[in-house]
Amino acid sequence: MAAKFTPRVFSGIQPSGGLTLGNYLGAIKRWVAMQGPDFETIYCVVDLHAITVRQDPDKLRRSTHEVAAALIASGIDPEASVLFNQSQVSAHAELGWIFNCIARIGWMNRMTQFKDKAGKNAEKVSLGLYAYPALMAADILAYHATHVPVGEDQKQHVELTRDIAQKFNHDYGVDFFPITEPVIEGPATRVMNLRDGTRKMSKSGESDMERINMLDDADTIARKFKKARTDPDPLPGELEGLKDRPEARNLVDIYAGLSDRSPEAVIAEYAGAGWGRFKPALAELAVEKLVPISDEMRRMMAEPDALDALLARGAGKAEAISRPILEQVHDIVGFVRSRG
Ligand code: AQP
Repeated sequence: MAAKFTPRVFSGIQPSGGLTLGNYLGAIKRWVAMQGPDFETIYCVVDLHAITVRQDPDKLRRSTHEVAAALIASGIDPEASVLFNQSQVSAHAELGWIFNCIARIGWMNRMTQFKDKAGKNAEKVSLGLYAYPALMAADILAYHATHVPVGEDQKQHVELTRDIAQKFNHDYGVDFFPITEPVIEGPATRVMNLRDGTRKMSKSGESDMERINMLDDADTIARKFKKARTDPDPLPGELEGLKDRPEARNLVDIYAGLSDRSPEAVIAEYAGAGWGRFKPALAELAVEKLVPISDEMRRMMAEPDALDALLARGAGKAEAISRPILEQVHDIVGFVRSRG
């Protein structure tokens, strides 16, 4: 990475439904860990992304507050980090359009998340869903972000961001955008569905039993882990023994993510244990970690005006960083800045 770029983290979460344990372990926990002296940290509730599929306006507002509350309750400090919602900073949409004109159709056609989300209905989904990764590139590059902490499912989109930055720099003969690094770390970079260990845990999955929501209460968390699909075998002595047991591996990874330990350490502790012992231990750990966060989330969500004030301050800070970058893009591209 060229030294001219300030070490800066950007990442976002869609307010497209209730947050899950996947969002928490794959993203939020990592975001909290990256706060500190090494990076400027910018975190965004990406509401423009959420409307790539139909959203009820009231639910969208509630989910936006839920995500903001979850981030703060999990340890994002709105004074130390920039925290805001995407629609309030117009640089995202403006740069997104410019990147629509840089990204190639062939690149977009390779995006597996679009294929997964569109399914057999590709003709009927929105143009926005198709263009989503170019907007994500704009989210990141409008801040010259050098690092993007994400779950495994977003890796391809960060790679596309790098391609867009490279093509822009090359086409215009500049060294303007950084080539951003994805940061995919921790034992739970891809938390799987509790009913099918080959599918990702997702906010918008069909059944509530397949995910742990950050707002689930203690009884619900315990019930969902109890009913989580597993196989009849006990836990093996080594991780290698979970190679063809995706559901079992997922629960071990979740335990590791929640307890800040490696999956190897978890297996070593529970070698030979049956599900009757492991599942209640996992549920207890999840309740211990999540319930204090959800209590705080509920308290904050009951005061949406206070959340809005925090988000507004964050949007002001985000605007101050992204506006000058966008103005330079206008100059590079050849837009006449008739208003200065
Ligand atoms: N299951 C997961 N395991 C690990 N990380 C995950 N993330 C999402 N699901 C998992 C990470 O959370 C961040 C925010 O994701 P998002 O909400 O913007 O979009 P998504 O990846 O499409 O998440 P969902 O839950 O699947 O949302 P819907 O159902 O609305 O599409 C990202 O860093 C993502 O990697």
